[in-house]
Amino acid sequence: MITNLNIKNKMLKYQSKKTKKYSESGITLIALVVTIIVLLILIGVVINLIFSDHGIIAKARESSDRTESAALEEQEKLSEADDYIGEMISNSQGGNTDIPEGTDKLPSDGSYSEIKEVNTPDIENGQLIPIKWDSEKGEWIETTGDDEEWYEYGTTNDTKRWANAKTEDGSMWVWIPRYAYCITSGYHSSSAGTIEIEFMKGTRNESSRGRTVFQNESGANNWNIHPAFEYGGTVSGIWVAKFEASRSDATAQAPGSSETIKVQPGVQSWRKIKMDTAYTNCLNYNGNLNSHLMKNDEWGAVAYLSKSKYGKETEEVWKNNSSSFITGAAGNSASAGTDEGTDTNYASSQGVEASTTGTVYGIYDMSGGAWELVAAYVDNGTPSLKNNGNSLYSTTDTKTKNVYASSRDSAENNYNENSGKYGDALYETSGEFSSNSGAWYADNSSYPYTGSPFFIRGGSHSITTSCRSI
Ligand SMILES: [Ca+2]
Repeated sequence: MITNLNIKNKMLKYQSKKTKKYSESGITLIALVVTIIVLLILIGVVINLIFSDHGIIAKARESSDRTESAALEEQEKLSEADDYIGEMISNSQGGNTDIPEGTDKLPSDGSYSEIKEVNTPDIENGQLIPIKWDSEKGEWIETTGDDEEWYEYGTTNDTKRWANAKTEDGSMWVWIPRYAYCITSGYHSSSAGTIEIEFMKGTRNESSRGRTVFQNESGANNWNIHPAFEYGGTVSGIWVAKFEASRSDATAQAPGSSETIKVQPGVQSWRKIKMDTAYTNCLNYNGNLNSHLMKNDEWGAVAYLSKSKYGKETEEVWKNNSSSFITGAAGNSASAGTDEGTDTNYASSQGVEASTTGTVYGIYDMSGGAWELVAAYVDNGTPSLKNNGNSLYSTTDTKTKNVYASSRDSAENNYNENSGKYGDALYETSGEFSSNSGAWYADNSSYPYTGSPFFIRGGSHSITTSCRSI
């Protein structure tokens, strides 16, 4: 899970004004919400044998705290009214709890839903198209943001349905709603522990369970609002690439030559890319949606959610063991050797074992495949920072990267010096600084130092120890 290599990332943001109209049973409310949207892109890169590459793309949205919280309060009042009205109707109709027609529709703008108990996926005024899995057809079908069957963040195999969407280019994304977490066992040890999660209400510091006190510091049993939901401001969630990134013209037989990113299953992922290029390409993918190379804490946000009851939880995510680097592929066990029983159909019963949920709705390729570059490095002054990742290293846009202190550069010193970092699935979920099996699920815990200052995540197809990257 912890590895050192080169990574890049990018971000952009823009503001949009939205007008939303709610009407229900005599109540009409207009809320004007100003939001800042962030799209995160995560790309993995492989450089020679050590640096495999992959990409994961993520997007995130930001919302202005004040305006959104005002809107959320209004929405909450509406929800309460909804509950009240629903109850009255239910009573008068003998228990029918369906929401009457003409009442408030489920939003899809990052605001919190009392019904869904998560921040609703922000489809950015239609720039993201909601999709849901049709199990009879065995394919994704388009739906709408107010479709109550679009997603669910539940705890059973039937309800582990994280929201999926696609962008115009066909790339696929998965919504990670803002949450707080608590490592209740296994903190800073090599034994896989447990992580509890409570989803947050919008951009406010209150969880869906009413929790309002947070420690926000590394430590066992601390409740921390996950830091991945800060991107120049608080964001209500992030969209993460569903598969390792590939070139847009990639096929199963060849990686392609296009310089444009696409997130798609069943093709060779984008490898042999410098951190410098990965960071820049991710930023350029979609300026409107603030795309950027995934950061360490964003990787951690996906890993922790996967380890919670809303993800695969106690079952390790199976490894993508395809030596052809086919996106979405799965070996026949969590620790299958290279090409051992590989299934390249991500939707098959074997394939879904390699997603973060154990269902087709999760994120793939976070264990195995190619190593992922992330936008994070130890700031140790090595020439490699500029030579391999100058765009990342030199950017003054600090929200687009995670920088780790390195005043006495060695793997051990860097590890200990950054023991206060939390949410990035590094110090918290490992017991030692340099080991092939020092992290949870016997994952790699080597920390970056000297000439390899960049973090890389997720292991590769050939690593036999499991590599959950958590
Ligand atoms: Ca990978």
